[in-house]
Amino acid sequence: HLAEKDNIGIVGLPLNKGQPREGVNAGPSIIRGQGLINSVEALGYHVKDYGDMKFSSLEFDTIGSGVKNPRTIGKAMGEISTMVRGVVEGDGVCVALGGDHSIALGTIHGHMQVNNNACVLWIDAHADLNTPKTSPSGNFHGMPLSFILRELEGDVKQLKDAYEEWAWLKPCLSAKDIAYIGLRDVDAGEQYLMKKLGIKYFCMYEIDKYGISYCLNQALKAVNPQMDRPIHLSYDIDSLDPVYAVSTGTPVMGGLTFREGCFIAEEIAATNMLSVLDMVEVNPELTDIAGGELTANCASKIILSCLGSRIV
Ligand code: Z70
Ligand code: MN
Ligand code: MN
Ligand code: MN
Repeated sequence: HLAEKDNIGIVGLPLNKGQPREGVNAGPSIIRGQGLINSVEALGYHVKDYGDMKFSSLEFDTIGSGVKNPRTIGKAMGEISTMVRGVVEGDGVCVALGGDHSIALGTIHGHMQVNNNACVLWIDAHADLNTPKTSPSGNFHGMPLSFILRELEGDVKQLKDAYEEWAWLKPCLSAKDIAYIGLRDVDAGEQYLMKKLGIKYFCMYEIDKYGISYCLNQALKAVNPQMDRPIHLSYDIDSLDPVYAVSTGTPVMGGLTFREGCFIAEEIAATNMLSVLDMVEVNPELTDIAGGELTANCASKIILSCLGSRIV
């Protein structure tokens, strides 16, 4: 974890097959283009840059058990898991640049092979908890959590058993070890699962009512009461309001302000328990150049805040 202030591994995961839009695969390069590596080094870390992974698109991969590109995604997730496992083992802290939010299945899985008591904070407009059966879209970026949760193992079994590319997957996270912040677009099936599994959540309603500081504090208390567990922070840039994160695949109005987004990151840095950070869904090809740069700049500043960058 971050307390030692030594190594940080950074890896780009330019995956776009978990959703229908081109361009989210350019996320790593536009975030890097904000001067990310130099800025992380300026905070005093030794950065090991693993570059960007390359994912193959499998032939004849269309739709299986209601999931689009099931074999391509299964293979990529297995490769991401192995990569992130190695980075966490080698460097202690891993920053993963997406790509669409599918990648979090691979990063959480890989992370938990090293730190099996990690907890997850999911910052997002969406819950990304659909199973292949409840998904209204078939897009895997709306499903990664159902594949990592022990409680939903039976719900994803049909797809997992159908393709050898999924053989590596072992559900390794419990519902009590996740908390959501920023939700405002949750499908009916996800609402049902969140309540059935008792997942802690702070939607935009709760943030408006109680404030971001209280909500984040309660979320951390729920998943990490002794503050002795490594934190996996999975940060979807669409948690921010579209006035800031304008260039993302599914903007939803009524989101976090830029400062609320940074505040979450600053508080996580203060725990000294950040172990893996995902920054996902920056898609610079959906707006003009300025919109892409603004969105990537938000992502870069939030990453730096997670790593301890302070205003003063
Ligand atoms: C919807 C689905 C989603 C991100 C959209 C949307 C999911 N719940 N996630 N954008 N980042 O298709 O499952
Ligand atoms: Mn170390
Ligand atoms: Mn998401
Ligand atoms: Mn989202």
